[in-house]
Order: sequence, then C-alpha cells, then structure tokens
Amino acid sequence: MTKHKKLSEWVREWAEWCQASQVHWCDGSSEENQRLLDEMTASGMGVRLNESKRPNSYYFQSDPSDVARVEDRTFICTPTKEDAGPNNNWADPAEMKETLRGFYRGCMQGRTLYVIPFSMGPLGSNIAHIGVQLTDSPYVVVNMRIMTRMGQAVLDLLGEDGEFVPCMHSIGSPLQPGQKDARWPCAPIEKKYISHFSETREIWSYGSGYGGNALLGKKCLALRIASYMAKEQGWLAEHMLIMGITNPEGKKKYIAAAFPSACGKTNLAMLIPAMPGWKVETVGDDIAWMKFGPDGRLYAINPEAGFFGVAPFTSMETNPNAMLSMKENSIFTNVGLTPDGDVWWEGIGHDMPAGTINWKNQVHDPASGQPCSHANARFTAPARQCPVIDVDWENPAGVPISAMLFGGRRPSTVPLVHQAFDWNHGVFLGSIVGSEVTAAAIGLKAGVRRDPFAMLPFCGYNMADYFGHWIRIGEAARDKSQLPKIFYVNWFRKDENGKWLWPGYGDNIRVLEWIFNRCDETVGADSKAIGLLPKKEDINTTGIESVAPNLDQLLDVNKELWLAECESIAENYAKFGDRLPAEIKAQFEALKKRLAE
Ligand code: SAT
Ligand code: MN
Repeated sequence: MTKHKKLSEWVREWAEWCQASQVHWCDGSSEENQRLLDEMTASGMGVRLNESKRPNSYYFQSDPSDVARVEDRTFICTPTKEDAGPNNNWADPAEMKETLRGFYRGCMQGRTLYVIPFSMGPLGSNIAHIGVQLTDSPYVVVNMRIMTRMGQAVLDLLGEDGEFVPCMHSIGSPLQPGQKDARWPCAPIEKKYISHFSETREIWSYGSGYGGNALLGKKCLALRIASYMAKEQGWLAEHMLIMGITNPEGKKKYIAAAFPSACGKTNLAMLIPAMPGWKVETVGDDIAWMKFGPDGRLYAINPEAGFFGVAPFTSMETNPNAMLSMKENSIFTNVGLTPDGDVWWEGIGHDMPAGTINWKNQVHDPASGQPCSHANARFTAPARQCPVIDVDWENPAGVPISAMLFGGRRPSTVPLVHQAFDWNHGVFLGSIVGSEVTAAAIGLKAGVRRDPFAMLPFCGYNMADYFGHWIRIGEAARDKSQLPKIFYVNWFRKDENGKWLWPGYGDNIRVLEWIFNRCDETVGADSKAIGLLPKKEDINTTGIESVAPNLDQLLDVNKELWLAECESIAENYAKFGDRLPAEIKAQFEALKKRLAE
C-alpha cells in the first residue's frame, strides 16, 4: 500500500469514474502473479503450456482487431499542432481528454482495476523513472511484471510524494452482470486511442490490450513521454539496443544502436560472434536512456526488464540467445499452440506438428496459405534469462557508451559501414535513417521509408526540435572527445541480381571490430564525401574468403546514387519546414558540396 496522497487520490478518482468492481494494488509477488495466471487459465483467456516443455509459461491469443501497435490511433496531444510536428498525429489535449473521459466512464464495470507501480530502469537509478499504470487487464499485469520492475518496492521508493508518470489504461470492454467475457476483450479499432500528453507527462490509453498500446511503460513512457522529458532535462531517450563487446585482448566497450523495425535489433543485441575471441553481451534490445556521468561520458541504462520480441523467424539458427531467454517463465501471444502444449511459429526451425492450433484458435491447415502464427506474434521473456546478459545490465549508473550505430535495410547506395566526421555529422546521419519497405508487407508505397533515428513512431514532439536536441547534447558535452563516435551500418546491401553481398548475423562482428578499433583510432579510415570508410583490408574476412571480393561493392560510394539520395532526403526534410535546425541544414549543404567535388 501507499502513503502517497496524490497517488491514492488519483487511483480513487479513476476507480470511481470507471466504476471498477474492485481495486487491487499489485505487490509484484510471485503469489500474486500465479493467482492472476490461474484466473486467466480458468476463464479460458490463457493456456498454461506443458510444464516439461516450457516451465511456468503461458499462451494467449488476441482479438484479430488487436494485434499490433496502431500508429493512426496513437496521438501526441501537445498544446499546438506544430509542437507535435509532422511526425505525429496531433489532437488538442483538452478535447482528447474530454472524448476519452466519456469512454472511460463506467468502462471497468464488472472488472478489477489493477494498480501497477513500476520503475523503468533499476530501482533508484538516477537515470530511471517511475510510472504507475492503472489497467483492467490481468494480461497486462503479468506482462508488465516481466517487462518492468513492478510492485511494492516501487511504492516504497515513491514514499509520500515521489514523482511518477500516471498511465491510465482500459481495454474498453465493461462486463455486465451475467455477461460472458470474450476470450480477449477489447474495443473496436475506431475506439482505440493511445494518447500522450507530453507537457503534463500523462498517458491515456483506451481500447487495446496488445503490446505497446497497453504495456504503457515501453513505447508510451520510455520513448514518447521520456523523449519529451529528455529534451527538457538534457538527456537522451532512444529506440536503441545496448550491447557490450569484448575483443580478444579482453578490452570491453559498449555500443548503442538504432534500427527501424524488422532490421534485426534483437538479433544484433544477442549476436554470437563468428570470429574467435570476441564476446558480445546484452544490456538491452529496444530502448536506451542516456545521461552524462560525472566523468563527462554518456552512460546508458536499459529501462526495461524483459524482451517483448517478435517470435516468427526466431530460431536456434537466427538467435539462440533469444530462444534460450524464453525457455521458461515466459508469455507467448498469437503464436501457434502444439498438441503437446508447446509453441510453434513460422521459422522456428522445425516442421509444424500436426494438429497445431493457429493464432485464430483453429486447427491449422498449412494448405490454407495463411500463417499459423501472426506476423507480429510476440514472446515476453525476462531479460535476466538471456544467456549473454551483461554483468552490468542492472548497474544503476548505466554503462559508458563508446559508439552509436544507425542503420536500416538498404539494398543499394549505403555502404556496409561509414563513420561520421564528428557529432553534428552523426546527428545528420541519424536524421536520414531510412529502410526499404515492400509494398506488399505494410500497404505502403514501396521504396525507402525515412525513419529518423528509428524514432518516427516514438518521438513525443516535433522531430525537427528533436534533431535540435541532439545537436545541443553535443554542445553540452564537457569534453567533445568523450562523446560516442557515430556510425551508419547497412548489413542489407545486394548485388545486381538481388543477392546479399554480406552474410550478416554473427559475421557482423567483423564490422563491429572496425568500429571498436575506430573508437581507439587503432585503425585508419578513408575520408569520402559521405563520411569515413574502412580500407578494404581492414575488414577481417578470414573464414569468409568468398565474401572478400564483395567488399569493393560493399564499400562503394556511388555519386549518382548519392545525389538521388539527396533528393529523397530533401523531400523528407521539407516536411519540417523552417523548424529544421540550421546545423542540420548546414550538414546537408556540406554533403552536397562534397558530392559535387
Ligand atoms: O508493441 S510494441 O510497441 O511494444 C513493439 C513494437 O511495435 O516495436
Ligand atoms: Mn522497438
């Protein structure tokens, strides 16, 4: 329980307004967790998996209308539309609150309101922040228990007047007396709202029980609200994995890396190096919060405590460390359920057992042409179960960041790796991040989708101001030489016949080696128009000799293609109009000038 007056008052008001039948303050204990899981199993919402296959793990299927984050139902409610920027759906804060208050009225009838106190980041870390989520979904509670540090210890830390981000959530599906509950209750798509009040640091989510729409600590707090707080307070909240890399001499560095979705962030975070003597350890796979430490370096924490990863095509081949992380104490949503009580998905590495139930709760017919597992099916697994979790992953002081990587899927134009000349040039590289999308996959125009800093769906304010914030972080550094070095990588380059030029996966350590050595300047680089590139002989191809001849193409900077790239960059920048920082414009002009030389 809590002595925090503001918190108890806030809970009391919402409980009354939503007409919840009872209020439960989550203590985070395993008994509480087990009781909720038992209740969901009894009601038919969840299935306990076979204890001998997948100990203490559970299976869920969502409603077909509730399978992913919904970007067009996600709102940034800043005082003016310009403050939200062209990167966000804006709504007037007062109007949005009025609309949602209407929806919330009576929305928890017949349901329990759970109060989830949670910390993003190790408890008490000066980089961490506390949130309190209200929800009527027990599924959300058990997921938040894996994804965050949650329970009584957080209330104790909050004391009588500690600061917290209020996170209001309802699945928007009241239950009348005698009414049979749906397996996955939620509101129809047009009644789903994921709203952020950046200025007042509040989150109001309604109608969805899935992933980032409902686990409000993740994208809503740790990225959208946190990015706004970070701008005000001089730190960084980024969509970045954090990994430790140790070289054969035992020297260790930490790297943070941002990639748009579907570029293998979780795979990179847990990479198994293909070169002997190298070691990679995981601090986080999705989000990094970074602050300057007393020594003037940037220190990062992973605000999360678990992985909420895409299951399909994760296998012992593609990512054994992820597979081992979810071998027990995990939750699976929208994958297949095998007759012997385990999970299955496309690309898991073995054939589907006959009689497997698909995510739509039907015995799966492979001849139907439909996948068994939804493409955005997820596992929720405790980070501590990752076999290569870093010793310092819970260090409240964070880990010092030596390098930052940006990247995307670019079959052409962008070389395997290049380094920024300096911080501002690195910010420019972040601002032009883009990834190839196929029209079939998400109903978008095929081509490069610009996703600056991989933050397009996650920046809680005008992205032009966000670029400016990055510039100011560089200015704020006490000692510029201590700032992380910035790189742009592209594992996805193809030849004229559409064949990958680079093997990727564990072989990416060969590129990381060059980056590692560039941080100490123990290896040289060629200065080109777009940045600093490796000399061919500085990429180690021992063991992948057949790839060596591809390096010419992989490291090629084609002026024609880059001039076309500049047009596409200009098109994207035009959205930001006058708000684009002068430093970014200057970087862009300088690039065009170098290309013309
Ligand atoms: O559903 S989440 O937002 O948590 C995951 C994602 O879409 O990247
Ligand atoms: Mn993500």
